[in-house]
Amino acid sequence: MSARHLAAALAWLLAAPLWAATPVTPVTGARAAALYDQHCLACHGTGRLGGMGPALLPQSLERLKPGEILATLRQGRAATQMPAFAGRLDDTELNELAAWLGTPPAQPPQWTATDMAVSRVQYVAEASLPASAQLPAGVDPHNLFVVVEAGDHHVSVVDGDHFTRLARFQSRFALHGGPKFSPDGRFVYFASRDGWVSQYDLYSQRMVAEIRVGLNTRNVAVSADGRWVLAGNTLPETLVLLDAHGLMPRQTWPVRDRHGRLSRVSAVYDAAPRQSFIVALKDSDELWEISYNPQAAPVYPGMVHDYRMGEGVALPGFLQPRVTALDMVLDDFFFDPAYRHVMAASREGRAEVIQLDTGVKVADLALDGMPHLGSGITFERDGQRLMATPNLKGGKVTVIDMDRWQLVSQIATPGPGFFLRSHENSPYAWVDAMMSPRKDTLGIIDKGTLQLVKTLSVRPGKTNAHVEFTRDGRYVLLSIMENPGELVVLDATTFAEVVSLPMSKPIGKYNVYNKINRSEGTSH
Ligand code: DHE
Repeated sequence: MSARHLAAALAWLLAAPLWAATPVTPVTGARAAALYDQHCLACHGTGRLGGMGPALLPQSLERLKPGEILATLRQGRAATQMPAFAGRLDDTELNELAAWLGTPPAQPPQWTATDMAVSRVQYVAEASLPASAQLPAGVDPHNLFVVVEAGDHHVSVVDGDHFTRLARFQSRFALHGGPKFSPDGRFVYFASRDGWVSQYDLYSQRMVAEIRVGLNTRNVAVSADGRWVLAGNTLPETLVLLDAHGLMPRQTWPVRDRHGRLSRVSAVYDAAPRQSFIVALKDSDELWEISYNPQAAPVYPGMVHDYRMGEGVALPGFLQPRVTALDMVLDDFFFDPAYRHVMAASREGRAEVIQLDTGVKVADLALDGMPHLGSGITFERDGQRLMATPNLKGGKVTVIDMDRWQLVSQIATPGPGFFLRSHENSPYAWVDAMMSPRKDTLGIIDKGTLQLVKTLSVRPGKTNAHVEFTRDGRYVLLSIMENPGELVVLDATTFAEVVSLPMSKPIGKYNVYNKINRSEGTSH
């Protein structure tokens, strides 16, 4: 072993978590693997890569609470095909299997171009789809809502004028990130944490195509010209470009940084005014930009744009990633409406503003705690363009002046929250407190006075989570994120309840019009 490898091994040992040294039930890999083959493989696939059931790799299970793997093995999962194994396996077997599932496989899992191609399913040819929306009379195809129900992995399509459910279909396991729409609002694209990308036709309420682009995926972005879908993966560490019509894979980029290290993707975004995708990375101090403008001048591959070296402007070439070196890992992004600047935050609570053309940092931002920039909104107040973001670790909404990049206000809210939403036609912004003991309380902020003017507990004791406005901003649709849960429609001015639909742990919901028109009160 070379000195470098020895030092690396020592560093790894020293960095190993304390629990690794404390006695736990020994994982007899061979026995657990045999139990897996006998009881789990048929649903969860060879190599734990997933099949009818989700992948069971440590990366797929990392969001479970301690003890949840064992509890699921024992009790099964309600409303799914996962049976209870208590009684079929004894305690030692269950413990060994649970511990083994939490350890990485001996051979790092692979997901090749062939795997991707084989996984692709075309359910219906786009050419055979109806030319216009097949919806009940009076339904506005641009005021539809797509609601993600995480409880039993389904999606509902809801009419935003009459608040009736028009369709409900099974989704892939654990959708994450906002579903993204084609520019005309006809197709909606979903990404599942399990690596699947789906194309669904809202006009005929049919799934068009699906493909598994990786083993662990963060989200997708759709190009403003409707031609491309970009998926960002954490396992393997890749970006996958798909044809938006049928999801044929066109290009895969391994995300290797300028030091040669692979990085997981944190999220991909469509920067419509720039005709490019922007990529946030989880493990590297880099930002990537990939132009989908066929007129973009080519750049030489692997070019790094390092503002600290005083380099000039170099725009990204057509389908060629341009790398901007950052001074730290920044993986949560928010863009100004023209996409000239990105506000970028680190997990440690540091944040800065970077000019996207030059790669130059133009400001440090006073954002403590853990701002959730991805859920930020903008609005105008007294001629000033403001940006507001919730905070996962602090009961506050932070308001920033986007012209001067200065802190305007910290508005105290009922507790740390995930989502903030508003609409051009509403004087209010709505924030949840779902990361706190007051998870049942929404805060309503007056965008004029920047004061919290009301708190609302629509279903006391239950998680009042994500909200989204209707196309005209008159109503708010709220997720009661429980199982069984509800989608509650509220009057956006009087806050009175209008109607409620039963749902299975609804999380996010997405209004076609607000998304394709890039409403300033929602994410894109
Ligand atoms: Fe999300 C969007 C990151 C955990 C529900 N989430 C996003 C986006 C990012 C992100 C970067 C914006 C991309 C987009 O919309 O396409 N989320 C993260 C995390 O890093 C974090 C904290 C931990 C993780 O392991 O992923 C995380 N997210 C969650 C959850 O636990 C939530 C509540 C439930 C879930 O799905 O697992 C959750 N995230 C959402 C939702 C959106 C989202 C509903 C889209 C919001 C919208 O209105 O557009």
